[in-house]
Amino acid sequence: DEKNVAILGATGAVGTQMLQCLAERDFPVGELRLLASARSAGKEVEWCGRQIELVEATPEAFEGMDIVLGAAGDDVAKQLLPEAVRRGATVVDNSHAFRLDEDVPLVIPEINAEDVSWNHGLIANPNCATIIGLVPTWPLHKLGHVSRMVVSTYQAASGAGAPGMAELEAEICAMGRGEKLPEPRAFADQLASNLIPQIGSEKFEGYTSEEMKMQNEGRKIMHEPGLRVNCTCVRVPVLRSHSESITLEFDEPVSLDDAREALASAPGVRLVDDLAAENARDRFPMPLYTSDQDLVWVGRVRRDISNPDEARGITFWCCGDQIRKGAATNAVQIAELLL
Ligand code: 11C
Repeated sequence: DEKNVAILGATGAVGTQMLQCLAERDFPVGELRLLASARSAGKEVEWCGRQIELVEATPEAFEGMDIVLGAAGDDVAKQLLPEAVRRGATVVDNSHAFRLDEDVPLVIPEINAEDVSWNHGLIANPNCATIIGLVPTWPLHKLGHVSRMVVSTYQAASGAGAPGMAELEAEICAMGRGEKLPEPRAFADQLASNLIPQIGSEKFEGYTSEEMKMQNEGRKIMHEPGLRVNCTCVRVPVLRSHSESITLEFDEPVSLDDAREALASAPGVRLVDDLAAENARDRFPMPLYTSDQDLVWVGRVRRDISNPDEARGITFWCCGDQIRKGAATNAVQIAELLL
């Protein structure tokens, strides 16, 4: 049963990846409509042997669509996606605009696929750092019930879209040639050879909007309104996989063996955890190797030796492709639940 599918923001990093995911996962696409800014309208894109002309994103452009994948920014999403719902489409939106709305499910299919069933035409895709952190947290939560998380993120340039990646590449090239670096535009400062400990704007008591997403989105996805999260988000000079260091505090004791077993068998997770392995890439996940695939890789699983009750604390490291599982793949997985 084929569905007419539209992508809002089809030319960006996430929109382009959505197109690839639809093809790779053999999504039953009837008509495919690619919506972009007036500037891009009229250009052609090839998809699975079809030549598709980009159409300007207007309310009327959603006419006749069954599923709309949103890959635009908050403002465009707020303005246009309710128009798609009004015209009968079910929307899966990757922006931040609707995530915390009470009548909008916020879904990571490995965790709360069942929430799709109560949608009112719009389902939200969580923030990339939230998805990559929660996919491996969930199987451990089921073992011992997580009450508190301490997270540090190492977020790739791709989180700022194609312009973010282009900026980092240009900086690295200029450095290699000994040339003057271009003025930063996508980021607050030079990213190459640097770390920027602010993603988003200040939101709550010195924490940024990106940092608060981990707690606020996490509470909704895991159905745990009392979950407490202390998160520090840092932009790092990596192209497209986000990495995270996560410490979990449990209500119930969790053994390391059980934690490793749960991670090894969890959907969407690959365990790479062997400090004795000969090659570094077999010892732990690294963003270089987790890009352009859909699993969240987990390693460095160990006790939290700072927790007075060591049986209740586990620390691990994880990496996942921000554009794929952190955005496009998760959205297409949600669309699959609608079929
Ligand atoms: C980043 N996570 O890495 C951000 C980008 O809420 O969807 C996505 C922001 C969001 O910069």
